[in-house]
Amino acid sequence: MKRRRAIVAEVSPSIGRCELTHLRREPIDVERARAQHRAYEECLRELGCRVERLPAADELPDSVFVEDAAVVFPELAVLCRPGAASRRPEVPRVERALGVHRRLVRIDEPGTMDGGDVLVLGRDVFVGLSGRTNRDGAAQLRSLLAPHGYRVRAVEVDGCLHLKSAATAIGPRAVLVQPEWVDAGAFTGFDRVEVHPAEPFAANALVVGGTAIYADAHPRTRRRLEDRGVPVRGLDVSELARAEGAVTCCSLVFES
Ligand code: CIR
Repeated sequence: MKRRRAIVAEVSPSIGRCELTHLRREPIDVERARAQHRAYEECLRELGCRVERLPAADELPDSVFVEDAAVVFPELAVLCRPGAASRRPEVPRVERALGVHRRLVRIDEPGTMDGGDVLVLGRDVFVGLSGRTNRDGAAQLRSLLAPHGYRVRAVEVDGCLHLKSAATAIGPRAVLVQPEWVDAGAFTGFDRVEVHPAEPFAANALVVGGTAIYADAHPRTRRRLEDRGVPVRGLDVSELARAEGAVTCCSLVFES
């Protein structure tokens, strides 16, 4: 029988040395980050996931953000080649965890791609061209998915780290968008909810079984989601946000 699964990774004791692109470095309270991450994990369980947790890795500061190492489709999983060289050693352990569940393919040099740049809406796949994902990576993803009937479209991302900082799925044909960082016209034909202008970082929601796991930091956008009928489970993920991470980044959710 198929069941919903989530792969997560414990917060690294060295998360304070994480990659940062658009944020100023601030101290991260590792114990607090761990407590927030445990609450996130618990939320995944309550939404029906069997959670597999990879251990904390001192030498991999950003390894809690497992989303960037792979993208899981029903037919296969694509192992990423992260744009930041410091994050490439994160891939093998995610590869081991996923190998049990999926046939694995990979993005190769000179391609780069972070999972945070890949937004999947059914058979439509949007791949962000960002500081982390290049055109070659996007083209490789297109070739890997074409035999399975996916339409892969590359979209420019400007002003944020990843496509999923600017747009995430909130339903099978619906997206939450920050139009300052991605052209909302890319999602013509989909229902669109825009973030509240006072909450620039609010476009990242993780929908599991119809409920959105969502950061408490964005109450005004949360109201917009609820007004559209999306049930929301709020979480304090403030310490993970200091590492430039959000809710989608911390898990790989799939059926197996
Ligand atoms: C990085 O810069 O790679 C990490 N500090 C944050 C990654 C967040 N991941 C994501 O949005 N998918």
